[in-house]
Amino acid sequence: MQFMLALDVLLINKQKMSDITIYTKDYCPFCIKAKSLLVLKKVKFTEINLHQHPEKFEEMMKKSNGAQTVPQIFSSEKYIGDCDKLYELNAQGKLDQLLGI
Ligand SMILES: N[C@@H](CCC(=O)N[C@@H](CS)C(=O)NCC(=O)O)C(=O)O
Repeated sequence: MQFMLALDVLLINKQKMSDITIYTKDYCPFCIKAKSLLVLKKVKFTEINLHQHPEKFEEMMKKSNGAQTVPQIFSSEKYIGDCDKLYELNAQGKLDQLLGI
């Protein structure tokens, strides 16, 4: 029981440590794919949906060196990349460190 409690605390802390932002749009399969990986990794993330917040498009473009497609993913304001990049980094075993987990 205590072990389970300790595990819960660890998981909660783990979630708090990451500060991930993902820019998305509705009806975007790449966005769903990217978010699925983040959910699988149990990281908390902030989603900015450009259909709901079109004014955030400029911000996304500036932060990602001009990228115009979604998703675009950031960890503590550090640019990670798009969905393909997220999966590429994961396959290389480099993603967890970038996500701060
Ligand atoms: N290779 C990109 C593909 C992303 C992509 O094609 N996203 C589509 C939406 S699913 C997009 O942004 N299209 C342009 C637009 O909606 O303005 C990735 O891995 O994220």
